[in-house]
Amino acid sequence: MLVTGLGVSGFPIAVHLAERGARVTVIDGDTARDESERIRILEVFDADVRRGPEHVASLPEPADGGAFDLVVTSPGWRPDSPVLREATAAGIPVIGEVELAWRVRGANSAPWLVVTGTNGKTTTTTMLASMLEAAGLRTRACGNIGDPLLEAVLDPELDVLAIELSSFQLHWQFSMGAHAAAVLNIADDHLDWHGGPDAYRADKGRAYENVVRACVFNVDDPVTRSLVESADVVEGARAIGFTLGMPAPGELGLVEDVLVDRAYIPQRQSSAAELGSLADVAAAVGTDAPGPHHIADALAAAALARSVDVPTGAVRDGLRSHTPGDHRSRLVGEADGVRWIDDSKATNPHAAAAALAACDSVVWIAGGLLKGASVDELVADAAHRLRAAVLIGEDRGSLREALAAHAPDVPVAEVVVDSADDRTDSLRGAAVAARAVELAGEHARAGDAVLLAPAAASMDQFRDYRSRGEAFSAAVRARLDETPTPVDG
Ligand code: UMA
Repeated sequence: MLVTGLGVSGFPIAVHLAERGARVTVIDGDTARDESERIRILEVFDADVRRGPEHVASLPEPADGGAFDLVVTSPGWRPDSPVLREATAAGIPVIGEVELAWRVRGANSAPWLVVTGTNGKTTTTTMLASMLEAAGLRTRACGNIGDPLLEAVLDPELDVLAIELSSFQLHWQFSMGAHAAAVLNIADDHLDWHGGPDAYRADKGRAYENVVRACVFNVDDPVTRSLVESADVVEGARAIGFTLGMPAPGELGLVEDVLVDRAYIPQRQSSAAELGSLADVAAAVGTDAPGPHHIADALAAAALARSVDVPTGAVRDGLRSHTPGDHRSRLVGEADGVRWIDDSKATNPHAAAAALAACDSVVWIAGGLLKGASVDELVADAAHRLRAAVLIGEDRGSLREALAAHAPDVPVAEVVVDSADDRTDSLRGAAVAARAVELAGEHARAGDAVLLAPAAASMDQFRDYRSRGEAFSAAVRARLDETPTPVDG
């Protein structure tokens, strides 16, 4: 069997297959990262690990000749990469970690509660796990979140799984039947990987296939409803909506500042059950005033939790005990009336729009890899909030053009990195962040927010969005530590 990728996903896949007695070959195009520990473990299982660009330029052969009978791929590998294209053409089945996990899970394995969508996946998944825990269920937040799904499905101690899935992961799964699944929202993202918006949406919609109890959709995002309508589900599965407005029967929603359930209660035609308040959502995300996207995430999490009969009180308790994740609208520091905010998790225009909407006047740090997405609408909608923009990364030209077209009066500064810069990722990233913070500081005035909400992926200049957020936060803290505090008198 061939495993493509020796990262967070590929390593446990390779170990699992080897433990089950398969002859495993692992390939990875990267040689820069120190993977000696993973390689040492795989060699114990006689796995054949091949690293370097020459091993991913075409479909390899097993060391003992013949052909591979299965390819299990990591999510970052595009379907049109040479290895996967050639494997498909040769009739070799290609699956991903989700399909493998579904096939190897035990007969009594825990039900799957699946969260996907363009934005809010991680917050919704961790809120869901928190609600399940508050109900006394043993659970784990896993999948795209970084905790491998394969390990979670084989853990006999768990009652239910809270699974975040990306469109990449859904693309390579074919037989999953979740207990309940939610598609939170759909905006263009990862178009380069999928080849276009329709293919991206279709892969998101696969979360609903074979669902047993509840397909949770966003009433305020018609695309998610249409994905439910075109899915083949198990007889008796229900479509359950969530909305920021007053909910109809069959939906969860808001009545003034109260989150309510009109879907899972028997008297839903005439009444609603209280799930919590906006203050509970605020506590869950660590802000004073939760944004609309936070409320939607909480309602979607509640809709999934209620599908496994979590009581209403546990929804509220789960929100109150939820810890917000790093790099999502996190205040790094404040000085001279300027708030410095890290939303490195805003890896696409839709997420950046939500982050910008929470600030009245903002120096915006943006850019990286846009993955084929357009930024025109984002810039046009945010133009009136912008004090200045600081652009980083490979695709900053698209942002520059959008700013010139839709916000011509907004000053734009750019962080230019010499293409011959061969420093390690972390040193180069630190330099980019330090320069961006310096340029942003030149424009910020009291009352402004300096917001890192890149609208783009990070991998051109940083290892991942976490490293980008950490580099930004470190640069901000260094700046604030150096800023002399005025002394009275
Ligand atoms: N590689 C190649 N050639 C390629 C692509 C990758 O050789 O064409 C190699 C890389 O060098 C790497 C390995 O393959 O060593 C695996 O790469 P990967 O990109 O699949 O990353 P993993 O470390 O396996 O992490 C993946 C997810 N990464 C992506 O989807 C890009 C992680 O999501 C996820 O947490 C992890 O599996 C566990 O499920 C990250 C992500 O950015 C957080 N996800 C995207 C998002 O949320 O928007 C979808």
